[in-house]
Amino acid sequence: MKEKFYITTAIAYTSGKPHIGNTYEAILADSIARFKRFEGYDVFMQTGTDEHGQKIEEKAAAAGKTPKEFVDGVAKEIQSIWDLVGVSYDKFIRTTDEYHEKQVQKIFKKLYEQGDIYKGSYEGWYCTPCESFWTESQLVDGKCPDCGREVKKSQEEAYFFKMSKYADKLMQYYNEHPEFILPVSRKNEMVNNFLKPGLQDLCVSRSSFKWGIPVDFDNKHVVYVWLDALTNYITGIGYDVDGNNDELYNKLWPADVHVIGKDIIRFHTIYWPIFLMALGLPLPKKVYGHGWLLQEGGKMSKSKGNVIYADDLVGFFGKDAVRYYVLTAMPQDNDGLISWESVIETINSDLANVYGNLVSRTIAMSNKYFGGIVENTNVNEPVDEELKAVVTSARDKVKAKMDEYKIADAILEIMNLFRRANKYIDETMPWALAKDAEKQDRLKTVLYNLTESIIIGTSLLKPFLTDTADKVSAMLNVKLREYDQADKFGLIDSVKVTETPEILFARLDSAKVMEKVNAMIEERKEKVEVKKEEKKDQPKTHDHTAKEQIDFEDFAKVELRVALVTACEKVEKSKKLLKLTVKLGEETRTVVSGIAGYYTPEELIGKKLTMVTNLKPAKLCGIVSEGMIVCAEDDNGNIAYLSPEKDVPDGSMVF
Ligand code: ME8
Repeated sequence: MKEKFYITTAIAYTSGKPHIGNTYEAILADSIARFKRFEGYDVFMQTGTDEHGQKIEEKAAAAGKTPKEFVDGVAKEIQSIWDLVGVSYDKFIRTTDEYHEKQVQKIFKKLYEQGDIYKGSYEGWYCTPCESFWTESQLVDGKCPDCGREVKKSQEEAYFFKMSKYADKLMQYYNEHPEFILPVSRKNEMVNNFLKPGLQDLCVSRSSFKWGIPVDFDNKHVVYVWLDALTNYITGIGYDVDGNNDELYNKLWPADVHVIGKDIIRFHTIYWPIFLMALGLPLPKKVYGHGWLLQEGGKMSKSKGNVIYADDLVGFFGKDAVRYYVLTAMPQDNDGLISWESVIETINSDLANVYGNLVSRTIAMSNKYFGGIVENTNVNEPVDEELKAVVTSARDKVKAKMDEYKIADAILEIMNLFRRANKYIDETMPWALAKDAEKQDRLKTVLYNLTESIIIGTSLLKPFLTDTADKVSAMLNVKLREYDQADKFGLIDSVKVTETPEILFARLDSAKVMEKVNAMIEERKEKVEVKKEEKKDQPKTHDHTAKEQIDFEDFAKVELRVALVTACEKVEKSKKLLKLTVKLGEETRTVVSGIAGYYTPEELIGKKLTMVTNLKPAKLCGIVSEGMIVCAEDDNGNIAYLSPEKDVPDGSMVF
């Protein structure tokens, strides 16, 4: 029977579209899962979304949606991005899944009933983005010690988990399982910064917001989002608090590895093991806290329009190139960098020049010299042995790196195989052999050796570059090797390769690609600006509250006049704004007005409207607006402009 391997990713917050950093983690875990499948394990991969909490509640409100509508949208988007980059998950769990919610409630109750959770009161500082309480002494310069952002003073009646009760047991587990935390440096950090100073009891409920799983026996409270989220690893595979576990859970738990980012190692190596101990369950075998993929040249920011998203990268370069870049850009225990330029460079240097070139040259030569037929004529020379040694030792080298979760190094071993094969072409000089009638069999052997090398390297590469590997296999008309044959040279029988090889990775002209990328970034930036300006514009026209009384002098300060619309057009890239040209007697002015949702330009041209003419000019979407059209607005936000009842000359004063 195959040995099981249960691998999970962190579940992503549904607070917005994930950037390439979050997506990297899914690709990383996927490539580990795929390699394990290749090795013959019975792999189960779980990923999903973390959908509760105050931050999400606030984001949903800002988007004018209910939290559930909001998270439904984002969860769908996350899943489609994971699909786009080829994440081969077996289960996508959402923390709003009914089964999960029920189990979390039961877990909370069990822990309460057995005395691990108790009710108390908390006074401290709350960091909304991290959803964490801090004591005064834990703050760093008055800010959240985790993320450095502002904290709010708050007091709550809350439930607490007795963390300290399990601290010694956890330390013992660390000592007995030195492989538990990867990289090892993180273990020391957990011990020295958290366990040694003494674990504080953890606040595991919230009552200041609603969007969470209610504590079923005290529904003023919702379960702390981390207690909710962490349990996904067991509820997703059918854990049941009452003991009616699904077969899948019995087979899979404990997890073989939780793949997570470095920022959430504490939650996974302190809180999570302690929750599991309290539930009497075995602990995961390993927690791998990878580094972060960071943007070269500064932080990704939505307002700068420079956030790098996986779907954009895939749109420009294709799925496998993106997978290759992120996997090779990340050292195991450090951060990695990404920029559009470096992605292009890597595609050109590794994928086009080394791999693509090797495949296309080999196929082209087989076609040119032997009508596409590849066969072994066994005319060997010493240089062949050097090639074969590199090729046949690659599988075990790759496996060794994968066992250590050194993915970039594993891929480097495969690239070394391809580099060696390219060198073999230079050494054997097939074009020279082709000219010599007596060297035809030697030439056949050379091309056979190259084809074998490509197929073995490609078989090893398949967990990382999934589609490319299949393409190469189809072009060579050779099946990819199974794991136990991926270290054996010379298994191909005579084959006929394709006459029309596809270019796997075209060389990219960096300047040309960057022109397109920059245009996309500019467009994004403008969109963000337009949105901001539309927002800025809104309160002025949509304040329906009753105003306090004013003197006539105050009213007289406002200059209102009749304006004739002589021209009108939509403001490009804005859904709400119209640009009007109006005549006020002798004077002509430009006005930008947020009424595009109610009037077409044609409906306004030739109309006389009322306008505030002494407002200070304001820039909207890059256009200076020299006044404001006066409108009536009902409670549903429907808008009507105000026109004089009889015809009066434009420019007439309104009192
Ligand atoms: O932390 N590079 O969700 P999340 C690499 N919901 N990895 C990154 C990254 C970057 N630039 N930015 C974030 C959460 N990540 C919780 C997890 S698990 C029970 C709950 C990683 O959407 C981050 O470290 O903020 C985390 O592992 C994952 O992306 C999801 O982050």
